[in-house]
Amino acid sequence: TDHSKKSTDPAVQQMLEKAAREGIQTVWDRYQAMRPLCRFGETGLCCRHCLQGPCRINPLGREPRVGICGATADVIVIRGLDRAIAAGAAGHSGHAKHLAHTLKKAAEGRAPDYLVKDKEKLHSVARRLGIVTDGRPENEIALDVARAALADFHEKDTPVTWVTSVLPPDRLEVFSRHGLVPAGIDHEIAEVMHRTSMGCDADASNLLLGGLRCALGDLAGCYMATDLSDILFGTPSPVVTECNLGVLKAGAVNVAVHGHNPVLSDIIVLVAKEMEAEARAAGAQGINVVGICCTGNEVLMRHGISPCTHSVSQEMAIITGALDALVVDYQCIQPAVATVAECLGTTVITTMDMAKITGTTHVDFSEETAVENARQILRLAIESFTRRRGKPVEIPAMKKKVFAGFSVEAILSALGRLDAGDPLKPLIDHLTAGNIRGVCLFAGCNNVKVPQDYNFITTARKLLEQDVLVLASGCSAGALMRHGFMDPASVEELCGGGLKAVLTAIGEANGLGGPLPPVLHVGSCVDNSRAAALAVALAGRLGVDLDRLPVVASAAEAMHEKAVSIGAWAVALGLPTHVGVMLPVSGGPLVHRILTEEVKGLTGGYFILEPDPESATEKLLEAINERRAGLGL
Ligand code: BF8
Ligand code: SF4
Repeated sequence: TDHSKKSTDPAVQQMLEKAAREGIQTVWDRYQAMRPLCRFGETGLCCRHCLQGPCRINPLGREPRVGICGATADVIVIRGLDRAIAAGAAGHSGHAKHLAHTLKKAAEGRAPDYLVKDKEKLHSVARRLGIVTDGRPENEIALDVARAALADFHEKDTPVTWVTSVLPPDRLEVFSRHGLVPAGIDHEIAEVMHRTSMGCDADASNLLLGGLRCALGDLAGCYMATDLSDILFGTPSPVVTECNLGVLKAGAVNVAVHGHNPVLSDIIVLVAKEMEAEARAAGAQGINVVGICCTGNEVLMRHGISPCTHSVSQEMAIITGALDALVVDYQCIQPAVATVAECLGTTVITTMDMAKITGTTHVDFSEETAVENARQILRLAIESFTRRRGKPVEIPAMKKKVFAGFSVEAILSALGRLDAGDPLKPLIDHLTAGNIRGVCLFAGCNNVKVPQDYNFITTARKLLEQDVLVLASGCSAGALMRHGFMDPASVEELCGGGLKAVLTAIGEANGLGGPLPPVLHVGSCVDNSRAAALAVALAGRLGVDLDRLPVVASAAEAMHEKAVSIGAWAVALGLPTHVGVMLPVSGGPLVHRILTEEVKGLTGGYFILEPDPESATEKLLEAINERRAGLGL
């Protein structure tokens, strides 16, 4: 069977063949069973915000044109979008809050398995927040940083510091003017729930402002998660490894960490090394920890752990028959993994109180007993291996080289080899000279509606050829790495002459004997904050606000509410932001116009809603060119 309409990744295609042979249902089968998708939901025209409904508006302009309460199509559509933004913000900031508690417990000596790994980052974050560092013990500083983080969740005398301390004054001025400065992260999420409930805000433009302010709460959550993870687990620097299903090893205890928070996965990686002997005693060739989705990105960036697959193809890791344990925390874990794992003998281990899956094993992971819990988890994996031993597995022999680890610190340090006194200067010079035409951040998920990775690779190919510097995070990074876009050897084939020269010059100045990879992996989805930080640095160096930079963002295969939230803050920061899967807003003509055009008058940014990757690329290039022209380039 031809599986190319489902995924462009040959490893996934091979597993789909196996699934078909063995009668295992996958996400693509469930998608077929769901079609045709509900038109009301697809266009954003249904509302269940009160018990008089559900209401749905006729998408063809016939009756009913308003909800029972009189809410118009536009109001229903934007209320739905705002709630998606709030849900996304809750996910990212919940993850950040978890890290803040971990840092606090570590500083108070209540979580002995965690410590401040990156003192320099601790100091730089503390200084940025206005916390005194001179002559103070590290624990006290860490405690203050953790307290400042937790304080950002509620309303207080000052607005969210993870927004006000990370963005330039010009941008904050724009936000103040339009009432977009978030007062507290949780506060903004709650306010969206309030204002979108029955009988509150019924003005589409005003609802958009509420959504954007909440999205800036999401930015704070992302940025905070990155900062605190770097402090606790180290700031990433370049690493080289391999990815895709071929990184699984038939003879080893294969453990996939899946989900998001390094609070769990970083400890699993460390403890796995310690338990090698135990695994060997059980007849295995050691423990092979691999990553899926964003927690995979976290441990790739910091430890060079191999990512085995991402997002929509997560079931494929299990279908190999070689995965002994799937260890999950929260977010983006398809509940279906429980069923698939049952067929294949994988032990699915949930670890978080707020994210259990019926039919799986739960280990109550807590920071106070992290290493002990990790041992428990890995013992379950070893047991699972002993049951699998000798049974046939099918691991696709497909791997690609990945060169990752591009934190802003790492990028600046690499650039520093060209100009130690002014590391951004080479980047600015190349932008000015046109060797780099602009920058595009690839972000977001795979989505079952798009042949997996197709939009990413189509867009990235064209942008690289046109000398656009490409950064990638989350599952978009996963997609691009599985297709070889993070292997320096593909610079020759993929990059235009200007970009190739720049990547080569930086690579050579750093002793690589060749170029950096075509696409720079900046990390997990919360690490989109790294791209924001880089844009802020560039804007500062150029002396302009963010909305004048030739910088764009693209979530070509977005799936999660978190991706909607990130897209919204990218627009708030002033970036032209492409989404390649229809947002459920087409049923609200005014909302559609606000998002794609009118918001430009507020923030300078706007959404490019374009499912066709070829036209999307054209529009992204146009946006870059327009901005270059605006800067006189
Ligand atoms: O936070 S890209 S599928 S794993 S939501 Fe999820 Fe989407 Fe992947 Fe990461 Ni981000
Ligand atoms: Fe219908 Fe209005 Fe209730 Fe929504 S809030 S379900 S549109 S009556």
